[in-house]
Amino acid sequence: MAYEFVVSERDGPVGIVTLNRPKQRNALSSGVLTELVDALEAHDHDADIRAIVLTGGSEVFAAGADIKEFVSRSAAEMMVGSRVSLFDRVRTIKTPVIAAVSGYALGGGCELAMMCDMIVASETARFGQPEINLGLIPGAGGTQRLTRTIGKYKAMEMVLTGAFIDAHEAERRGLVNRVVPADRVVEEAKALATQVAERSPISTRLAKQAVLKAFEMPLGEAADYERSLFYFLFATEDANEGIQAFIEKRKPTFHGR
Ligand code: CO8
Repeated sequence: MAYEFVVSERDGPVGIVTLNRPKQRNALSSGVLTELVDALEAHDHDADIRAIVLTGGSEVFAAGADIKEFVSRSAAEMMVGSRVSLFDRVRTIKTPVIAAVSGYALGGGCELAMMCDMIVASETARFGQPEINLGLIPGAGGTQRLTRTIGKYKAMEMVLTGAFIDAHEAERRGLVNRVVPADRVVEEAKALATQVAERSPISTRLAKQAVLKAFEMPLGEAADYERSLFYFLFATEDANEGIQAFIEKRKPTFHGR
């Protein structure tokens, strides 16, 4: 599929999706979201893609939902519109996704970054949930993922006042994995993605699923869930190969079986 608002590429086992609406600060219009989800799902369904990098390029990650599309929308129109389900589809991607964030990641843009599994930030990154300035609140999980990541008090300040935090504060508060120079952000995210891609794709997908359960289930149930995935992996050729390679002091070759 040819895209208007995103660029979708691959570099070996790494899929790279770049938001490409710079003049509107990569605002997530319905068109952008539709193409973004299509590109992510295409990589997710490709057995040769083992990790995905999602970026907005070097200037801006995404300035949030397209505010111009909100004009005169009724609550009912918002509820039945496709936006919610498009955001929901991002979080059902099974392949590990690494966000490379430069510049603003605001509102739905911050929420999109937080739906990814890891975040590499450039020194220019700014994170914020400014919906309060529009008389709104976050609607794609921001109040939940931000609070569970940086804690109640700072999340409350950001959500109630719309204040931004910079890359270094985001790193101190555990919102990003690392901060890198602006011109390195996509490369560093690709390097991290390549490390993931070298592992068994069955175990990286299940590891992702298991970690995400920490947000959704009580501890005991989540630990039981993890245990059942752990047992399941003993039925795979990749686990056999990984264990055998350790014994034989060689590098494993995983085939995703
Ligand atoms: N929506 C639409 N257009 C935008 C947006 C946006 N979020 N952000 C920027 N633009 C447009 C501007 O209108 C402008 O367009 P034009 O050139 O046609 O006038 C162009 O991008 C450039 O913008 P600026 O001149 O403002 O650029 P600056 O570099 O000076 O500022 C900012 C960049 C700081 C990003 C500023 O544009 C800004 O504050 N943008 C709005 C940020 C915001 O409030 N985001 C939250 C939006 S609401 C949201 O995300 C809710 C998510 C809910 C998801 C769940 C749905 C079900």
